[in-house]
Amino acid sequence: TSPKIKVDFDQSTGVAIMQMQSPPVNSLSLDFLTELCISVEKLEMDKSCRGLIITSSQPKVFSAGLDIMEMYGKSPERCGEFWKAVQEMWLKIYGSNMVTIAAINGSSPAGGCLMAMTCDYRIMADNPRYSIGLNETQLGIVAPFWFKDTMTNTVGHRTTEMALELGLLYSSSEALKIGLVDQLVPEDQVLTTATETMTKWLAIPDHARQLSKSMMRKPTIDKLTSNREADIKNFVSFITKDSIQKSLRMYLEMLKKRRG
Ligand code: CO8
Repeated sequence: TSPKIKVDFDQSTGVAIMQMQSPPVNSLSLDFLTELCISVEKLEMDKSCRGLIITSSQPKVFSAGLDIMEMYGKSPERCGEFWKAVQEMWLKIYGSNMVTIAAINGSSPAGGCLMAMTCDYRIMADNPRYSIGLNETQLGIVAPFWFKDTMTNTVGHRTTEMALELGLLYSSSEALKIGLVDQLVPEDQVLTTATETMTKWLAIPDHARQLSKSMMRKPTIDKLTSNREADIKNFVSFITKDSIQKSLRMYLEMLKKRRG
């Protein structure tokens, strides 16, 4: 199988560009997440790599979020393995010592939004067709506490409360207004702007920036690291319920229908 993640590391700038290239929509499958985590870990361990830009090579989509097929009709063991990989992805990026910038060049629902929020800075293509948000409730499922915490840390309590209850997907301009993304630029400038922004972030001494990042994020990270097993159990027992499986099936059918 072809790689789902492409990494270009520029030794001279210390910046890696990671392209998600899993057609059609970069959905986060177990294979995808495993590959992504290995790539991030390699860069993390390379002391010459100081910055990471995450973007998509797929047109119109940054990431469609968790692969719904990984949560539908799968055994509890497999669901548990999958969820562990989702946790791992979040822990690796949210806690990264690198400067991380999401270059959001398309729609980014649910797990895609989580991945973007996990970065230090978000630049999105200025296109009203692209949406971003934690839309879990629209699927009849519930974003776990650490998705909620990440969003609260990004846009505040009240906005998160409403966003989660309604499963809101925001257009790019709405996302900018609530601070879910930091900047909008024309689509063809997303990556160049990310690169320019990275230069500014890298001008700050690493140790001071890293300690500041850790000071802001550590309590949120610790909450999951000390509860990983319980969180997996919780996910597995929730997702394997008949009623939840039924909701997922209906959502999948809606996705297919909408297409025709
Ligand atoms: N997983 C699996 N397959 C997907 C997904 C997905 N997340 N998203 C899209 N697909 C499939 C579609 O079904 C379609 O398949 P097919 O070609 O067989 O019909 C194909 O990908 C292409 O999709 P579209 O035709 O819809 O492509 P568009 O370019 O028109 O739209 C979008 C792209 C905007 C990404 C659109 O596909 C979309 O909205 N997808 C759904 C996204 C979504 O709702 N994701 C939520 C996943 S749940 C999650 O991430 C967090 C869960 C937290 C767990 C909590 C439980 C306790």
